[in-house]
Amino acid sequence: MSTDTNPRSPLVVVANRLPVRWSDDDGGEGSWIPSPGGLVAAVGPAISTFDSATWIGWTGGEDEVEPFELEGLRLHPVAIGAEEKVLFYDGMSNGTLWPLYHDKAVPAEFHRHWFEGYRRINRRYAEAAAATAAEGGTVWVHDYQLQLVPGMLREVRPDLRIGYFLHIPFPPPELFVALPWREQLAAGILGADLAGFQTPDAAANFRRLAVRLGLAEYGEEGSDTIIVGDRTVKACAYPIGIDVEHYEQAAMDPATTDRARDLRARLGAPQTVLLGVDRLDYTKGIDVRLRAVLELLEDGTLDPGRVTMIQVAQPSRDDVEAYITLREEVDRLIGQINGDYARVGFPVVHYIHQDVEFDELMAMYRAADVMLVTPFRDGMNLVAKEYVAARYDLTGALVLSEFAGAATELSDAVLVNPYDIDGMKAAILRAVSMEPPQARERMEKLRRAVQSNDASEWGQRFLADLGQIPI
Ligand code: ADQ
Repeated sequence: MSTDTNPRSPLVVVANRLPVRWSDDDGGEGSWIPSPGGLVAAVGPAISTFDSATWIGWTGGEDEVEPFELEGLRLHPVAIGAEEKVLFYDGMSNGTLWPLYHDKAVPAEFHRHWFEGYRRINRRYAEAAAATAAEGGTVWVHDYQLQLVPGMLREVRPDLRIGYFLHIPFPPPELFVALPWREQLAAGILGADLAGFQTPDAAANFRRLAVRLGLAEYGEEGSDTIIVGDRTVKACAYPIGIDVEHYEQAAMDPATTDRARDLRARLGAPQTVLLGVDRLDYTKGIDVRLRAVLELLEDGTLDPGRVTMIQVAQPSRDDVEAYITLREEVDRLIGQINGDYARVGFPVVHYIHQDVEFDELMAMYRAADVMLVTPFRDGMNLVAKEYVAARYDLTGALVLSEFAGAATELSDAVLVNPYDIDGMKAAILRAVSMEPPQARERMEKLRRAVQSNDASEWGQRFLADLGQIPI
């Protein structure tokens, strides 16, 4: 590929997916359109401080696509074949690393051919980054699918400043060391100059692991740096935020107020609306939350004539076995709740197993009195922050798992241990019956926490800190 069609950029972002999707909604030939999401919101404003930037990622399809430009951003697609996807994405990324890092009852599987596929695809991303980054440039690699990339990139481009950010939890070394490829996976991240994690605990786990594996030594006491040969690697927390203004303004839009009012009316004007919004993922604790609601109905503590729940579950990884099983369990629980407690025309749980439009999501956040965020383990959880941003009138209550990264900042939520079903029931009741002054006081504190960590500042802070590191 000539450098004319592939100019080098001072900033290269490497993520599993490109921030675009193919659309033929216009009935024409089709085109790439931006697909908004948390990562674009967080990285976008930081990108604009560089002369130019390239984003390397997978399109989601099998076809080779030439690099192209969209809204000033250079996009460099990585092609992944169907069989390669099974090894790299379904296998090693989502069958090994995802369950292991989330410390969840779905056992992580270890397969040599998955790891080989993972390594091959990581190499492909690293080569793309090596070919597109300008001399002395900055490369920012994202997430667990691309853990080997920083190390691979450093081998061929020691001139680069390399950052890595892990969006999901990083497990305690005691769990991580079960991985047959533990040295390689840890050394991959150590190829970065700055390794960012969602929480201080995750960063500490990583530093401890690197030392335990003999790949690094602790730096100065009390510092978050570790020494790797003649290099220093900083490993610390950068809790990700949301685009607060975007959510607040959408929430305050009179059209959202109308939609929320209409939504409550369509639900039969219940006294209390409970809401869950998640990817349909076994780490999110959707099943345990439904079980708690079912038991509260059985106990008679929740009145199905007064309480209604909306559960939105975005389809996700639906060709992976554990996700199919979860879907069946969620279907079954909702069927049981509605079978036992609904009246004709008034289901107790309204279940949406679909993507929902942003406007609709905002109306739900505005309509919900209680937001249930109960993951067994979550890197951060943006839904919790989005709900808080939407509650500009200081109403509403957030029930939040203490094992979500968000709990570090949002300690004024009603915190729950998702493994403790009685505790979860008590937390839901507490949130449902919270007096307005108390709800107000908590929401005020929650909002301050969300507002003080905006997505754009997050990206800028990470890149500014990376820029400060002497290389
Ligand atoms: P996720 O596991 O995807 O992210 P989360 O942080 O909650 O989890 O983000 C989900 C996003 O998808 C939210 O912005 C939410 O509004 C949106 N969403 C959910 N359901 C939807 C639906 N049905 N339709 C449309 N949009 C929907 C990973 C990590 C998290 C970490 C983020 C960011 O697992 O822990 O917070 O990355 O780093």
